[in-house]
Amino acid sequence: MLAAILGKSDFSNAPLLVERYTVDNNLLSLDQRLQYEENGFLIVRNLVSNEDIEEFREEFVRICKKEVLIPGLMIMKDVAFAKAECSTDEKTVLRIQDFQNDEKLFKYCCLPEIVKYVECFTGPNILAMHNVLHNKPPDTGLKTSRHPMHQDLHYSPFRPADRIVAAWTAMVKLHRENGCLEVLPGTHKGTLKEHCYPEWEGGVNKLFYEARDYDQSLPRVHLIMEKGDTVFFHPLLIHGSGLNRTMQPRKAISCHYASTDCEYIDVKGTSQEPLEKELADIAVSHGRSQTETEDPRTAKAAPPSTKKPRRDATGDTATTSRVTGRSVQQQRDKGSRSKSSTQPEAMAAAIVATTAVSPNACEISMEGTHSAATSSTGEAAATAPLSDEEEALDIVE
Ligand SMILES: O=C(O)CCC(=O)C(=O)O
Repeated sequence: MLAAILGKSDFSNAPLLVERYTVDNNLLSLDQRLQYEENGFLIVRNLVSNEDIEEFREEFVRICKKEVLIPGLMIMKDVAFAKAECSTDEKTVLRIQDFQNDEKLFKYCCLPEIVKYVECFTGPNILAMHNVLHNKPPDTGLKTSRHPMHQDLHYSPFRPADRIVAAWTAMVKLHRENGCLEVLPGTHKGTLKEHCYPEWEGGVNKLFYEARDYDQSLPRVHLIMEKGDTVFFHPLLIHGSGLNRTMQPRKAISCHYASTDCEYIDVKGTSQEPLEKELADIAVSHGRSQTETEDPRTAKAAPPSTKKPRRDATGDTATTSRVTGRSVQQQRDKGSRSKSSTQPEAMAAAIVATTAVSPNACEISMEGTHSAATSSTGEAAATAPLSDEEEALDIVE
């Protein structure tokens, strides 16, 4: 274990304790560790192959054309196109998430070249807990393609935060014109801020919360990335992205990982509680009751645990097999068990909490219908007209 106190003039004249945010496994250079420790993010250039990225892109297009239906997948359109006729044209889709049941896309989360870096932040036992293909469409002029500055931990019930990391890979060249990632270096050392929806005239995309009360004068770094470059970042790092002023969607693919030693927290009474409620409401308005998340079909929807481990360049198979072998489903069971043992009647609520704050995990496996909402007692609920933001969500069973 590396417990050395090191100094590095590039970052600080003060001594720096290296091992808070990174794990000593001999992959990262000292300089890379110091960058992550100090800034809360690390870019690894040219990490994912063109061939893999092309496969992800092709699968995304097939999904948009509805040529494939992936159970549990959530398709979000940019709010500017919520009522557009072309339901999920590639240029209207903002993101797809929860693709753990899509072998072609979930491959990203298991890529050995990604996972070996993830291990530097989470440690060796890894859970792939949230995945997104981001497709920032060309902005319509309403400025809805912006992603407000936020902390990803707002969306996660896992702790400790330091054993969580996002891998985020550019699928095209990213620059300021098409809305590259923007980060506030060093903000991972702070705490989770309150989040709320920004007051934007042209509308705000569903679930695009903004961090409140952060220091607006902090230097903002635009991450210019080539296709295949990957940034790993801490869940407390404040980040977002700007307008896409080009004519092409700006694509990236990401997965959030946590150590399997992370625990679920009860978000009741925390700044995350309103989000939990909002997500539970989405679940209901999209036609699946909260308790139905226990449906055996959900279990079937978990990433296959029998997948053969892949080898990375060093011939190490262990890390990847741990990612594919430890499904989100198992983690959900862990969370439910621990809560239900003390509060048996809260079993369903515990599962909803899991679903709600981590919209990503396998827990959501909902019908994409907007017309037949069902209450948790199984009765048909009144169907309220959907807002533009609700309209922009599509969840596939
Ligand atoms: O894709 C983007 O522009 C931003 C993505 C992001 O910030 C996130 O998913 O947390």
